[in-house]
Amino acid sequence: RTSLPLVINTWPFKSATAAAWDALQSSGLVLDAVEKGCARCEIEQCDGTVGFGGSPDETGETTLDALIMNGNTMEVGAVADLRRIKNAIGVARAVMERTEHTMLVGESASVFAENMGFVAEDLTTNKSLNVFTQWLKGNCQPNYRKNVNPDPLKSCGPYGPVAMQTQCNGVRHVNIHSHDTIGLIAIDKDGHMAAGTSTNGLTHKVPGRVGDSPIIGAGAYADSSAGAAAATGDGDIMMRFLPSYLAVELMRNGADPSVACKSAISRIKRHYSDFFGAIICANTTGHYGAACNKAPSLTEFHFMVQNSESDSPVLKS
Ligand code: SD4
Repeated sequence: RTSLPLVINTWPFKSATAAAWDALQSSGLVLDAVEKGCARCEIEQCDGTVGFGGSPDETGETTLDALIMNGNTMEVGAVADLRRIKNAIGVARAVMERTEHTMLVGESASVFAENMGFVAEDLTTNKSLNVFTQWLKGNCQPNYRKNVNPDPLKSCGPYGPVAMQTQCNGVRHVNIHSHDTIGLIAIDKDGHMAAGTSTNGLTHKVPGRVGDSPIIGAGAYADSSAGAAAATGDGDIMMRFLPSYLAVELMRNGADPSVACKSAISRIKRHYSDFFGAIICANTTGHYGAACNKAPSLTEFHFMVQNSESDSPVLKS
């Protein structure tokens, strides 16, 4: 039994589900659904971890990562370390549709976006500035550098090599409060699939850091002949295992979506038993599944679903 069309997204970002569903109803295009759903979170700053004004890096700047993938044509557009442009998923789609490339990064991605008519503006807000200044006052703890020591007198950096690691350095502080991402899958009634992600990454990241979200097969993957998947969590760890690609390939080989999700998570757990992360996936008939790692900071993972059997987005866990 098929329950297509389907929209499914990470976390309880209900308005994103609704926006994607509405886009699917009006244009019938799964790419519109993914773009509009992710864009809704960019505008609403879902959880402070998507869009502007969240996750300031070590210099206080917010930078964005996004990805969109067409599961019919296997075209992809991605942006990473995007600066000063709020609509990262829109820029990702422009990379896909207005260039022969797959991914643009950093300052050059922003220049491309401006050329395409996206408005350049400061992504800093009072809130992100406050998070940043509190972090400085706390002498840069937590931070994501290893084998370095911030100079306590200078409060934050310059960082330099030290013989001994301080207790906190190198300890990962990723948790449900410090970051999450919208990952969204849309499938139309004919089984056409698209998937995408949008995030502002990780609070206090080293400038230039790119997470899993814009990496194809890590943050998301879609192949209309097999299935689609999207991931959220500790991107530095998760991207090493391409969990979205793995889940899709497992579904291609006949795995049920829930089993595919669990297997993708288990693969990561073999090496990082308490990593923080989750994945959603759906197959060609619109059956879906999700799995998370029961890390200390994530005991339950919530996601949203809307399909032909529901009048409005439904929260699942
Ligand atoms: C990242 N995966 O940049 C993103 C953030 C996230 O749940 O998904 N957090 O690592």
